[in-house]
Amino acid sequence: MKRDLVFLGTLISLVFLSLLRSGSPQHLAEEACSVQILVPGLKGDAGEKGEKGSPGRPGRVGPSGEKGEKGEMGDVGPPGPNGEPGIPCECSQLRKAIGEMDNQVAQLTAELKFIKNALPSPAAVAGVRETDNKIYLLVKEEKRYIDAQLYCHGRGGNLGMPKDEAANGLLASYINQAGLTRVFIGINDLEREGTFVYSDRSPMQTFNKWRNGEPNNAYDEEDCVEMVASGGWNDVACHITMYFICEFDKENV
Ligand code: GN1
Ligand code: CA
Ligand code: CA
Repeated sequence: MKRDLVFLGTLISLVFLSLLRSGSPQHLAEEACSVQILVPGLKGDAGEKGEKGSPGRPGRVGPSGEKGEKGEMGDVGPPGPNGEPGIPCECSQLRKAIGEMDNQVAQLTAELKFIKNALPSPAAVAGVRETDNKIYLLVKEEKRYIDAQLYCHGRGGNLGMPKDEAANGLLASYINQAGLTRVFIGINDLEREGTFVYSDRSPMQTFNKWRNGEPNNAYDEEDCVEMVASGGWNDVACHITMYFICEFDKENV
């Protein structure tokens, strides 16, 4: 609107100016003095350059960039501080346990040496037989009853003492498999004639395997007992010599 008015004003000025120029200079001066018309002047010169404006507001945050490549491994860091003191080591207990094991090994070595060397000779041993709690050893060395018993005692055992059918059957088969006919077993009536006891001094129970007619104390001198191949028992003189069977409790071996 303002711009239209300025334009209109300019147009009117030009009409007047053209009218004035077409007349004489005298007329121009007279009329200029008598007619006072205000019109806008010519456009001025450009002003001086303004001062630099204040910085604009920060732009919006841009989209996140692409993931960078993995960097190279860094240098080794400095050592960390010392840790808290630990629980005292139980080395002394371990040493004690190792010492005990050493003792056990020494003991086992000694027992193995006994098994290998203390027995008369491999030929004198017809293997062993065992049950859950006993080991039986047939010794093929002819000895009197008392010496046979000493032999077994010396090794922590006794002459074989069959106290039930199973044990008696085991000893009988042991004798047969060794091809023998008789062996001393651990029964005698040395202390009291006619009263038979096992060689560990335990009394005879109801179980027995006397052969028919035995014990007969033949020649009034039979106080020791043999087992024959059938498994039957017979009282015989203690001074005769024969092979024998030892028995060992497993818990004592
Ligand atoms: C044997 O030696 P003889 O046969 O009389 C045995 C006895 C038996 C008997 C049974 C050393 O005596 O113990 O009771 O047979 N004596 C010997 O007939 O074996
Ligand atoms: Ca007798
Ligand atoms: Ca007899």
